[in-house]
Formats: sequence, C-alpha cells, structure tokens
Amino acid sequence: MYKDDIATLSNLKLTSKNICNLALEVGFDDCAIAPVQRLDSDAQFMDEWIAQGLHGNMDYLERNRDKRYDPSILVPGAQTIVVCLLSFDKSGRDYHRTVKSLLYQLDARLRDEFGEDIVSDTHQHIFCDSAPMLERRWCVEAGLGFIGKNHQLIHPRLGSLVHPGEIVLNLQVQPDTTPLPLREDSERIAKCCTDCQLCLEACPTGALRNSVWDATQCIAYTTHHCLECQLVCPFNLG
Ligand code: B12
Ligand code: SF4
Ligand code: SF4
Repeated sequence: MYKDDIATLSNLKLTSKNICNLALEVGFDDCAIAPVQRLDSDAQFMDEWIAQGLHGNMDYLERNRDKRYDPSILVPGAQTIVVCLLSFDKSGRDYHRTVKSLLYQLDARLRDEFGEDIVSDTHQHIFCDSAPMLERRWCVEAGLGFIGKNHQLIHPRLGSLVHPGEIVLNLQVQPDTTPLPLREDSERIAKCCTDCQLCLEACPTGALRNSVWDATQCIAYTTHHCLECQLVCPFNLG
C-alpha cells in the first residue's frame, strides 16, 4: 500500500517535459514523447513495398513486422515511446554505441526519478537503429520533425544529420500543458520541402527521382557512405 502511494506520487511528476529535460541533461539534442499505437498506414505502405521486393536483400525488414508496426508486441505493456535525437557531430562514427550509451544513462535517471516499474523488467526497451522500430515515423509522431523528400527525418532546428534512439516506457506520460511550438514549426517548415528539388537533383544514382523508393539504388545500401541528399538540404545549411 505504502509502495503504491509512493508510485502514485512519483507518477504525478512523470510529464513529457520532465523526461525531455533529463534527456537534454544527459546530452541529447532534443527529445519528445509519443503514445504507443499500431502504425496502420505505415504497415500497409511497408507491406506493399516489401511485396515489390524494393528492400532488396535486407531480409531483416521482412521479419518481425508485427513488432515493427506495433511496439506493444515488441515490448509487452509498452505505452509511451521516448524519442531522443543526437546530432552526427556528437555521435561520431559508431553512433549506435554513443546513442545507446546516452539512452542507458537516461534510463538510469528515469528509473531513479520515477521508480523501476517505469520500464519492462523482462524485455529489451532501449533501441537505436537495429531493432524492429519504425524510428523515423516515431520521430514524426513525437513532433520532432517531418520526413523530407530525401526520406530523412528533418528536425526544424537540427536538420536531418541526427540519429534517433528510443526508450519504451510501460506507463502513460502526461503531455506538456503548453502546445509544442516545434510541432507547429514542423508543419510550417515542411512546406519549404514541397517546393524544393535539391536532393532529388543531387542524388548520384537517381534513386530519389524514381516514382517508387528502391532502396537497392541507394549508395548507402552497399557502402553505407553517401550523404549527398543531406548535404545539399537547406535544413542542414543553417
Ligand atoms: C533499412 C534502413 C536503411 C536502408 C533503406 C533506406 C530506407 N529509406 O528505408 C539503407 C541501407 C539504404 C539506409 C540508408 C541510409 N540510412 Co538507414 N535505416 C534503415 C533502418 C534500419 C530501417 C528503415 C526502414 O524501416 N525502412 C523501410 C522503409 C519502407 O521505411 P521508410 O523509408 O523509413 O518509410 C517509412 C515512412 O517514411 C513511411 N512512408 C514513406 N512513404 C510513405 C508513403 C505513405 C503513403 C505512407 C502511409 C507512409 C510512408 O512508411 C515507412 C514506414 O514507417 C532505419 C532504422 C530503423 N530501425 O528505423 C535506419 C535509419 C532510417 N537510417 C538512417 C540513416 C542515417 C541512413 C543513411 C543517411 C546512412 C548513410 N548514408 O550513412 C542513409 C540514407 C538513405 C536515404 N535517403 O534514406 C537513420 C535516419 C536518420 C534520419 N535523420 O532520418 C536511421 C533512423 C538509423 C538511425 N537510428 O540513425 N538505411
Ligand atoms: S544516400 Fe546517396 S544514393 Fe542514397 S538517396 Fe541519398 S543521395 Fe541518393
Ligand atoms: S533538399 Fe529540399 S526537397 Fe530535399 S529534403 Fe531538403 S528541403 Fe526537402
């Protein structure tokens, strides 16, 4: 009974603002939260994309699709996704390691502040890149930006040269009481992308000019080293 009371008191402080302040304190460049839901439209899009073989030999994209489309299957009990962004400058070449290291620090701070019950004790709940998560979509759901014509998540202030990482919580989080100015900015700024073609013109293989996105045409599919469509983007030049 006493423990429950403490948990309730603790949960009163569990707001997106408090979580995101902790994320900034450990070193992330931005953070926002999204309530867990099944991503029906993305599921439909991705199922058709895979059926057409546009993922090439990335077999891992075929697997675990139920988990990829619904985080509560990936992490039973999942209710909230904390989405954090780290800029390329800070993340270095081995970004998985850098982002995950900050996520573990944030996880420790969250459990410290809000109790161990906040995350699953049976399932992995910290992710960056390699897990079946539609990371860019969760960035958008959290209000961190929009997806540009170069297929990247573009944050209005940080641009697209950012790596997302996530912590899945098994509790609901109170949203901020004030509307996120960033969310409004994202919508306004996304309109700038509508009239621009720079990345389409800069893509050396023409992959971005195709009417369908064939991932095998992307240089990064084989070498992991191409940033042309990001280096020309006005959002990365400010
Ligand atoms: C597979 C993969 C690749 C593949 C395929 C690329 C691709 N566009 O999918 C390859 C190897 C080519 C690749 C390349 C790169 N990748 Co990559 N990749 C991934 C990975 C592991 C999965 C992405 C995925 O699910 N693709 C499947 C397709 C179908 O999804 P999608 O293109 O993202 O589209 C989604 C939405 O946009 C939406 N959507 C798109 N169109 C439409 C249309 C409709 C009608 C609807 C409803 C929805 C919809 O549906 C999709 C599902 O949500 C993610 C990590 C993760 N777990 O998410 C990293 C990730 C996306 N990659 C990343 C990076 C950095 C890159 C590179 C820059 C690497 C490099 N060059 O050094 C390039 C960029 C190439 C490019 N222009 O996209 C970052 C993105 C950061 C950002 N700011 O967006 C991620 C998030 C990894 C990370 N944590 O940092 N990548
Ligand atoms: S990463 Fe390179 S090849 Fe791939 S879409 Fe961008 S510019 Fe084109
Ligand atoms: S270069 Fe232009 S079209 Fe491409 S993502 Fe950036 S703003 Fe959008």
